[in-house]
Amino acid sequence: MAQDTYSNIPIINISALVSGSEERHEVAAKIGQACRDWGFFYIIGHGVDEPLQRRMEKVSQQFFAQDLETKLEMAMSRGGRAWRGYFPVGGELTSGKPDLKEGIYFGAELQDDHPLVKMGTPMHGPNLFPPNMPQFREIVLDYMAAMTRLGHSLMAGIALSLGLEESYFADRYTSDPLILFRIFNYPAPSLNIETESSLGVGEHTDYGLLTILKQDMLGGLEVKTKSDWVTAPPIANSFVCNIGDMLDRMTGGRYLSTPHRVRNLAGHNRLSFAFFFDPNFNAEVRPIKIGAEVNENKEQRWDHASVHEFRGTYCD
Ligand SMILES: O=C(O)CCC(=O)C(=O)O
Repeated sequence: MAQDTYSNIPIINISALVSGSEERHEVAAKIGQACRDWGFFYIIGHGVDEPLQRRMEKVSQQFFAQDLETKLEMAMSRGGRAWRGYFPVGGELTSGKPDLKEGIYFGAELQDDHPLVKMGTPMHGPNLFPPNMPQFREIVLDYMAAMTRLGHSLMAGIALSLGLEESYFADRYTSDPLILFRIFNYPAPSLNIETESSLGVGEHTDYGLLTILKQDMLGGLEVKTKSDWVTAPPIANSFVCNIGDMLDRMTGGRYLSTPHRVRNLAGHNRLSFAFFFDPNFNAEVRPIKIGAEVNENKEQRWDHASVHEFRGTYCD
């Protein structure tokens, strides 16, 4: 069982970072400490519009409450190479096992005449929106715009925390970030909750730079520490941020891409909103020159892969 020691996951008020005031350097130092110790932290004082968040939750509940046939009208098979649309419960695997969740994938809204879409670039294209819910499109696009701004602010803070100039990532990697936004609905498991099939998402790390997660008030997110799994329960109007493999690689393992998973034990469906802020699709991901040796952790990783041996662009 996961321990309820969430209060140890740092909670950081980032308002100075968002406003750009002098105190942002203190915020950056706290972010750096959290990235080294946990790879996870909560943010408050982020300035993301609360009514927008509530609208996002409401339309998502309405969408998932529909029958399967209606939801499948925007199935991922219709999203083509853009990798967008709806997948049903069991339709996504983590480490080869089906997750107990359904969801919708979104990304930057690019029309068919965009050069990258014309070239058939994977993960680029128009989104699929529920045809019977006209308000969905605007809410999702506004939410992704707010998250993208927040992602830029957080990456500026992460740059400062590494002793780099504030625009380090923006100048090299995130002028045109690859953004992925996923809305997940985790049904309450009807099976024995201790079986593996009850996992909403199995143990994994995230690929990219930074994940910004909004979860509802039911809980279920668990984070793997060196000694145990701990819960990361909801804190009102916060987001949970975590470092992905690319930033772990760039920092030589100083900033941790920490394994996590989801178990919905609430007896009710759980919603979460995962926003992935990743490097420009064709950016070559290089280690940052910050002196110390690489902190290799592949023996402890869920997939025993070394993020540090990877060479190439983010899209690779
Ligand atoms: O739904 C959550 O709380 C976490 C989702 C997650 O871990 C992921 O999408 O990588």
